[in-house]
Order: sequence, then structure tokens, then C-alpha cells
Amino acid sequence: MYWQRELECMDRAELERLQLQRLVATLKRVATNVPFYRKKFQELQLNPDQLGSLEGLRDYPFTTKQDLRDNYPYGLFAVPLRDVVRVHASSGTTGSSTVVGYTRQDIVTWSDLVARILTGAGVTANDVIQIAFGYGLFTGGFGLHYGAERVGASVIPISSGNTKRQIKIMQDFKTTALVCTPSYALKMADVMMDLGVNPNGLSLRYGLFGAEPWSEAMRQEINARLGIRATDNYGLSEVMGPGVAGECQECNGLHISEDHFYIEILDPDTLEPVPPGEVGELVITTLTKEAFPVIRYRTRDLTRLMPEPCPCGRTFVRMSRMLGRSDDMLIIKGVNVFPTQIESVLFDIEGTEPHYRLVVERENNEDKLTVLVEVVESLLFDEMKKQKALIEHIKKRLASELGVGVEIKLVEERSLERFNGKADRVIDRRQL
Ligand code: DLL
Repeated sequence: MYWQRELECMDRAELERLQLQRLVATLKRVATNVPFYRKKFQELQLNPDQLGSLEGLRDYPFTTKQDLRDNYPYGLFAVPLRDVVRVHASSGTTGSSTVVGYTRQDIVTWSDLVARILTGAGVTANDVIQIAFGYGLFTGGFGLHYGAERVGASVIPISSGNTKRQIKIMQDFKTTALVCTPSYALKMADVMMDLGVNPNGLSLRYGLFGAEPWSEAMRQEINARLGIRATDNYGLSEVMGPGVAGECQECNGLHISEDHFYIEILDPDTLEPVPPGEVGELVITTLTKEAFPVIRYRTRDLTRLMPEPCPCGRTFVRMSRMLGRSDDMLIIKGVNVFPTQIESVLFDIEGTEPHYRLVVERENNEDKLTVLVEVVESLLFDEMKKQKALIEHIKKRLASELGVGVEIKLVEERSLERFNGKADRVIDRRQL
């Protein structure tokens, strides 16, 4: 049942020794190979050789998404490109995207860690696993794919989209495990109903879902409608991709692969550790990554640790499902979207005013993002043709910037409420 029992059930003191040893090695490596870290460490007079305990990491500076953007594309890589065998990137076609790389060994580690998650969720070599995450710069498709091959399951790399075809393949190929976002799993259930396909007649047993927030209620609904056992798994491209943490079959919190990631839970305002079990921001330091190590990366994801031992026997600490974000990032159909990306596109388009609202809804289990944009008065009185052309233009620009389609609604100048204090432009009506 276990993938790497000797590691996943490691004694705590032994784990901490291993973490410290790997942490010192990582800090030394980035200080030598990455000018960004070297400079910061020098400014703070930090010498990795003198790190005597894991807590000592608190003296080290944080790394943020902005740091990755500022060093676009390869500035934070710790090995020469010659040693990089794979590159992934987050959404955003311009300077706002973040680029990460992997050495051959990083790919081996990544596959092992995803294999742990699949195994923890119940997947074995006997399973037929359908991977409905996008294959491409997004880490979801390839990340899960390599892990599933490592387990020895039969992998169907169908990628995302074309729901009817997904269902046909699922029937014909006798898929037993489904991998996608939780909202897409519900959409599949809807389409099955439309097509008159009875989920109980399928071979499906497991669902491994991640890449976006969901709730316990949503899990229950997916389980009931698809007749499966759904588990949650978490990761982010800056740190590796999927494979950072995942639920075992207890379905009660996600085990973090602590032999490869050192985690802190901090108050997002004071950046001090919160008491054990309380909600805070997850901050991750990679312990084994070669091409793209990160030190104290602020994920902006809010969670809490569950330090109690897990009945499954794994000793790696669990964290609760993600409880929110400490910034304004939205996840639309699994794609990360920042309101500022939308703003900069709108600023660039003639005829629009810099006033907008983002309305997020979930219709038929699919996310829908509508951008309300104020336009100069003359335009609203213009012929429909001109308005339509503007809408199409904005849609195209946004789709290429964000990597996901949005709806546009033009509204009258000065019709959107103005803010006195902090602008709150996002209305999220999704009920997960
Ligand atoms: O979403 C990696 C991934 C792929 C994880 C497939 C799991 C499965 P990014 O595109 O960089 O990477 O987005 C990372 O997505 O900071 C969270 O806010 C959110 N996220 C990822 N997994 C979960 C989850 C991938 N299980 C960002 N629950 C993260 C809630 C999640 N949010």
C-alpha cells in the first residue's frame, strides 16, 4: 500500500535531522549559484554553515511571486540550462508569468512524490488512470502523468476539455481513477446525466482532485454522484507542482512530504509563526530541488496544521484543505488569475475607463468570470456593431493574457461604485 514506507513513516527526530542537513545544503547551494539569494544573504550577514537548527531559518528572507517575476525567465535557476531537462510556467503570457525548471533528478523526485500521493489515495499498478489536467506549461498534466507511470498504473493522457470524449474514453477504456480539478469532476457528472450515462455502470473507483479550492460538501457531492472516493491533493508550480501534499484514504487532511519540503505556518500580517493548529499562511522551503530551489516561499495559501497522528501510520504532518488566500488571486477553471493582470489589459485599451468589477460565478459546475467595464459615454450610444467589436477585442486580449476565457459586459461611465478606501473589485458568488 505504501510507496516509500521507510520515509513516509519516519521517526520525527530522524526526520528533523534529515531536514536540517538538507536545509543547510540547499541554503549553501543557492548562496553559491543564485546571485539573488547570495546578495540577500550577504546583506543580512547570513552564513548557512552557521545554521544550527531548523528554527534558524526564521532569520532568512522570504521569496515572493514578485521575486520570480523580477527574475523572469531563468534568473533564479540554480543550475546551468544545460542541466535543465524540463521547464514549466504559470499562466500569463508576458513578463507576469513565472518560470520554473527541473533537472533529471528533480523529475525523478517529482515522480516519486506524486506517486506517494496516488498511492496514498489508493491507486495501484492495477488501476487505469485518466489524467484530465492540461498537458503543457501547467504542471498538472505532466506532474500527475509521471507519478502515475511511477506507480505502474495504466495512464490515459487525455488532457483537459472535450467532456463527452472524456466520458466515452472512461467507459471504453474502463478508467478506474480520475485526475482533474474538483469542479471538472462535477461537470463530468452533469454531462453524464445529460447523456444518460449511469456513473454506477462505470469502473471508476478513485478521484484525485486538486489545483483549486473546494469544500467537504463538494467532496460528498462528487462521491455520491460519481460513486467514487475523492481525495484532495495540493501543490504549486513555484515549489514543484502537484506532489507537495495529498490526502490518504482517511480523507482528513493532506500529508506534506516533509522530507522534501520544510513548512512554516505564519500570520500573513506579522509574519510570525501562529500557534500550532491555527490558521495562517503556508510558507515553503524546498529541501532537495536542484534546478529551482526556493527559500521561504510565501504561497499566500491559508491552512492550518493537524499535528495529531494519522491512523494511516504516515508520520508526515497533515494540513487542512486550503481555507483561502491572503491575496486577491482567483482560480478560474484551474487557472490562476490576478485582478491586476486584467487591469493592465483594460488600461491598455482605448475607449475603456480604468473602472471595472470582476464577478465570479459557478454555472453548471463551471467557473464563469465576467468583467464589467465602464466605457466612455459616446461608445454606449454607438451602434451595436462597434460595441460588439470592442467586446471581442477585450475578450481576445484577456484570453491571451490570462489563458482562460472571460465574459465582458460594457457598462455606463460612472455606473460602478467608487471606493473610499481599499478597492474591492471582486465579487465571488461561487459557493463551494
Ligand atoms: O495548481 C499544481 C497542481 C496541479 C496541484 C494539479 C494539484 C493538482 P499552480 O497552477 O501553480 O499549480 O497553482 C497553485 O493553486 O497556490 C493554490 O492556491 C491552488 N491549489 C492547488 N492545489 C490546491 C488544492 C497547481 N488542492 C495554486 N486546494 C496554489 C486548494 C489549491 N487550492
